[in-house]
Amino acid sequence: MKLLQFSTSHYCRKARLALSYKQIAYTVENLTPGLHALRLKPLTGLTTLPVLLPEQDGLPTVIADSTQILRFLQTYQPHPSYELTDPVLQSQAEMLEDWLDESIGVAARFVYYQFRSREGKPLDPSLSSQLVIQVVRWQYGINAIAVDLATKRLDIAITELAHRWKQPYLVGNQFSVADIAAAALLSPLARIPHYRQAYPWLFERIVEVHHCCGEMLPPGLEK
Ligand SMILES: N[C@@H](CCC(=O)N[C@@H](CS)C(=O)NCC(=O)O)C(=O)O
Repeated sequence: MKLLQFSTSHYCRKARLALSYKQIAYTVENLTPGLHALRLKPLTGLTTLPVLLPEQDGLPTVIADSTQILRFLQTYQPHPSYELTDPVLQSQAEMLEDWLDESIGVAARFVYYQFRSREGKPLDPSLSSQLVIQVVRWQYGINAIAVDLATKRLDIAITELAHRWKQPYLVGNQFSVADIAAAALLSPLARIPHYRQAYPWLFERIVEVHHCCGEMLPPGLEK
């Protein structure tokens, strides 16, 4: 299998966590932001990563979107499973995954790129890095008002997760797509001191999920 990705994307991290959890061998192709659309449009009709190419007879040739990739991997290799045995709980896990994908992953991107262009500039002040950050800010319309709204959305999300992640897993007593999505999509916050100081438990959980999957820790959490 081949994963088309941006190496720094938190949505691509979600796909890598699932591949590692299922111990599926895969290669990666890192695409260049800006040029990625030329490769992706003819393949998927979309411009977003991750995209999985199963590269095996009898399987779909291309799977776009992290959620679809996780669904595919669960049917391709059911064990170890991240599907809850209780269908009601599985549906809750899928709803949480969708909320994390559509709302919280986007909010984390806004807050992260705002940080990297301001207080977090010293993390990589190089012209090339700052240029990429400015292009991303322009591409997604990241401005002070949008960042303020994203910050509020993240506060609500973290409060909700605080209740659920008191137990080892976000839903029920099994590892699920919700744990994978939360660990990946909130991982950019690990670079931001305010979140590290305010929510140490969140980063402990993110590290645990990475250990559980056997995936390398995100920047800011490496030992
Ligand atoms: N819902 C999608 C979101 C993926 C996404 O937003 N990917 C970003 C990278 S973090 C991307 O590819 N952006 C490039 C673009 O929109 O052209 C998923 O879960 O796969």
